[in-house]
Amino acid sequence: MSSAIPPRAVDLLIVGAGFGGLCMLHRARQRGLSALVLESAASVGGTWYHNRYPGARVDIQSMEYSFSFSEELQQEWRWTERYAAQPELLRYANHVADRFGLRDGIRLNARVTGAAFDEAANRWCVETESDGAWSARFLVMASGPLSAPNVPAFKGLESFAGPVYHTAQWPHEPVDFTGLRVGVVGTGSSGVQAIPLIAQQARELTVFQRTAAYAVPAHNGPLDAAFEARIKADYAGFRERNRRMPAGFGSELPPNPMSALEATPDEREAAFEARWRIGGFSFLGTYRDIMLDERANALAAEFVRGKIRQIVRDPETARLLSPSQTIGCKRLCVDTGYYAAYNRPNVHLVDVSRHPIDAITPAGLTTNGRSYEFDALVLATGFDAMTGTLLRLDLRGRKGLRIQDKWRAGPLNYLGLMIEGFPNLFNVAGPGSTSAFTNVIVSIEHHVDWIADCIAYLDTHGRATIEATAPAEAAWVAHVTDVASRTVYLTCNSWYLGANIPGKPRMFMPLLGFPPYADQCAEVARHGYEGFVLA
Ligand code: N01
Repeated sequence: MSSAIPPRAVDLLIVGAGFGGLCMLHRARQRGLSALVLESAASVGGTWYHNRYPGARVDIQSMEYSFSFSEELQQEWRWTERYAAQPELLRYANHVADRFGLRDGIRLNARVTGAAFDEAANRWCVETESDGAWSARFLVMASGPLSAPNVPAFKGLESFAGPVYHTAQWPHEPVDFTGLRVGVVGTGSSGVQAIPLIAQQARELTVFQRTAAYAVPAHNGPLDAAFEARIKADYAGFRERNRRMPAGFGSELPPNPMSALEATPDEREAAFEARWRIGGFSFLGTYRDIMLDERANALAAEFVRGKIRQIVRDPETARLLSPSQTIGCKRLCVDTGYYAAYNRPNVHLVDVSRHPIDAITPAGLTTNGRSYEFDALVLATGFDAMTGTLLRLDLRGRKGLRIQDKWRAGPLNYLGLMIEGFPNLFNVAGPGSTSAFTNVIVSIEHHVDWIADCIAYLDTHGRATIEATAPAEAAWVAHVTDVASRTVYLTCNSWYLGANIPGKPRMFMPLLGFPPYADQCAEVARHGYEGFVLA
């Protein structure tokens, strides 16, 4: 790599100023390290900076989806809604940056294009698009598991006459669909949130659905003041109880320890109904085996299909909206008025499951021999999840090893934190970790602490580098798949498996179960970083 500007040096370079990068910068400074964040965007916030589509909001409750590292922060911040919307989450990220004086450690508009490990100096040399080069002992990739947008290679996409919006690259100025015909491709979490709101504005909305989505109601509303006061009276205890939950959240309503198969049909109906009324992810905890046993899963799935038939008046539309895959296998959607939106006379559903979209045309698109016309196109087509951000970089480890070659068969890693051949490079919330299966902020804080402790260990033991070993990596990847194989998660084509991106190697990437994962990471550290080479 070459650069006109000589590299500027710090202890720790962090890529990304989302929640992961902000947290890492704060922790690094507390530990006395010189650290710098390189952020491609014009401000902080990561996911919540970019995903500004109508209806964007978190689907973990606000009181949980926030940092726990500062008692003052968690006491003083007031959420307005049960599930915070994107503008409020972005305000929170900005508040954190200001409150902890982080802004002078963040270079904005500094897109990282690549990084190379200099074996002679044991340092990473990081290149940016327009901010020169930087050098650091440690490189922390906090670039997010869901931040490389997936734009399908539709034939003719560039020929479309109107605007094309991707939900993850939404414009900063308001987009007004009033009076327009709009086409939406994609019915995952982003599409499910955006469709009801676009439907209220657009003259006509046509949704192109490849896989029907299971969505449970959010029942969002103003944050209950009594609930807030109760949590704040012992916020630390609440955080601790959540950290002991499999997904790092939901301790207020833990999974029912009963099997769905042991309940009578009436008991099941009542139990599903009760959780449906509460809303959110807790629905999958109606019984302990919904995500473990396909028969139990089928009962929960049929309950949701029954709801779809009740909500959607046109039976054919209800049939098309009814998913057939295991529920929760693709990430469950949490909605506000999604299915009901299809009762509006201006909303139309087109099934593209058997006949894919052939081409985008100047006036719309064609599929199955028919043309559909619209003035604006929304791509709610998701992300090249977990690996996309790293694979889009020119990232080179020892002996010039390219990440694209290292990960040719899938994202090899150890503990979801490090990669053999890439010493001193840490991945926050990446493949092989619990990130996508948890309240990601719990996973981020865990990773940030582990990384900070690891660096302190190297320094006190006079070691310059830490690197995962190949056998540890192979065993870890097998472990992640083994854990998933004891569940229903391998029964569908999800982004967890890389199956949403044509040609992407199939490897189950996220790890289930936060508490055992946190224990394993701690155990490895306690034993002098077993499975790593320290030099
Ligand atoms: O992306 P997705 P997303 N032709 O991949 C379809 C998080 N998130 O942005 O299922 C036609 O889920 C694709 O079809 P299929 C959350 O973790 C959280 O919605 O592949 N259709 C699917 O319907 C979530 O899981 C929140 O058959 C095509 C859709 O596009 C993750 O981000 C909100 C297609 C993509 O769905 C991703 O969600 C939003 C093609 N060629 C996101 N290619 C909250 O916290 C893709 N599709 C609430």
